[in-house]
Amino acid sequence: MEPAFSVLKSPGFALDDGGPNHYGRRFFSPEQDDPVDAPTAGHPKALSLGALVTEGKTKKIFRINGSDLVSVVAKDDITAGDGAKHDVIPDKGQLATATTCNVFRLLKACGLPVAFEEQNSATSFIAPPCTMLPYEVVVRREAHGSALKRSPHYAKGQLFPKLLVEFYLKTKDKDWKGKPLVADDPYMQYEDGGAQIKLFNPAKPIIGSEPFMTLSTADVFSHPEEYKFFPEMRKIARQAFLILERAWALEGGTLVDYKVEFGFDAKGTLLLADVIDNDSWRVLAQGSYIDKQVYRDGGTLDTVAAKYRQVAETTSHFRLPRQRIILWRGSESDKTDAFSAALGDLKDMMTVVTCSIHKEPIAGANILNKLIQEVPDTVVIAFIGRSNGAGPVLSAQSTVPVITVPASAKDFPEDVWSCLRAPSKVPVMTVLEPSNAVLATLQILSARNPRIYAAVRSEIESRMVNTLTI
Ligand code: OK8
Repeated sequence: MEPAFSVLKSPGFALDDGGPNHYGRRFFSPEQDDPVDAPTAGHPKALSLGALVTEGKTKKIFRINGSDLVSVVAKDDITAGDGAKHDVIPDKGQLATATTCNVFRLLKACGLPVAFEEQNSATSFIAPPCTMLPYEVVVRREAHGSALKRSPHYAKGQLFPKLLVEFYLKTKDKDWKGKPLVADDPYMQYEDGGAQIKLFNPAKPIIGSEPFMTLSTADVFSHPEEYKFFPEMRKIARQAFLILERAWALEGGTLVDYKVEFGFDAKGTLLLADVIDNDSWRVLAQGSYIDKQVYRDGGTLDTVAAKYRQVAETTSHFRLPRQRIILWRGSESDKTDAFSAALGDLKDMMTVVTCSIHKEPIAGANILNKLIQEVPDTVVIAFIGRSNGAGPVLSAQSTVPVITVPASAKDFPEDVWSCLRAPSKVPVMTVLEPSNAVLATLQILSARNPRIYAAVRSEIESRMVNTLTI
């Protein structure tokens, strides 16, 4: 039966001792190259900008003539405290655009719905036009900034093993549709499906305090079923945070919180929209902020510019690594379905090899060496029935981790011993359940892969509870 994952029918490479036809039937070699788009070198798209759609503190959005898309143009302005502090930093627009494009390319490569097409100039990128939702969605891994004001019992840097996701109502001039507010961007409490949105001063302790205003959802929602999108916004905001958390960690930084915004495209699809640049997050490097917090805290404009440059440069390294999971089976009777099911969306990473190491040890060694030469960052799962020589032999012959799953252990538990008590220099690992073998594989690969890290971590976080050290 045809496997469910993507396969290449013709052999991915020729082997020197049997020829492609002979080995071609034995394994499928899906092409899975680094899917992060290359930055648009030289930004060749000379576009004619049309009408100004909207202008904010740090960007302008223009229609693109002859197209359904818009151009998001970054300005050199930097603001804080809702405009109370304002400066202009030459090149800030360029650095902000570079950062947003680096971030959005990575998120898109990870399969997230992002309002981003491509960078079209040093200070702009092309995006689908979006009807924006009036929320700032903040995700926190640690307590910083306004979290410390609302929850003074948090120590600065308090770690949240389960990410906090918060909603703030986006407002201007302390006004919501004619209703005066005590502060802009109030903290929202909204129970999914409820009829009310409670607003709190974002800079005041929340425990024991009453909302300063309660709005009906009809006053806030512009989409008839807007409430249905809250779980989706939370999920996407968390997922994107996890991807960026790992991407930053691989570059030596710690993403501690960020703010994102959402919009609907012309078809009504919810997209992560606006920008994610160095104004959107707090990132620590060697214990110090390298983001807009430096500006909020009174850093000189030269220092702020240097941090923005550092962040634009660092985020240009954000990428997905080339990795592969080899599912090695001894016979076509060893069914791969449990493995592709456990991999879910990641099943395109799997290459299936069918080769009995007992019967064809030289051919097996050649296949293994060739595949690892192609993609060194590989984990092998050896799914072998009966006497399991393959797992230990593959493990002894390669530098990559090999996890063996004894295929027949249910009916013949004694088969387990053929891979469990391995000789010296045979570091094979044995896992009975295919789904756990897949998870162990993903854990290994997640260290270097933001997409896999996000997938593994988000499931763990659904079971996490935050406890506070007071
Ligand atoms: C925000 C996380 C941290 O205030 C301005 O002038 C800029 C304004 C804007 O127009 O985008 N920015 O309103 C903003 N609010 C929160 N955050 C923003 N960028 C980020 O969200 O990473 C902030 O950098 C939590 O922030 P906190 O702790 O202040 O609630």
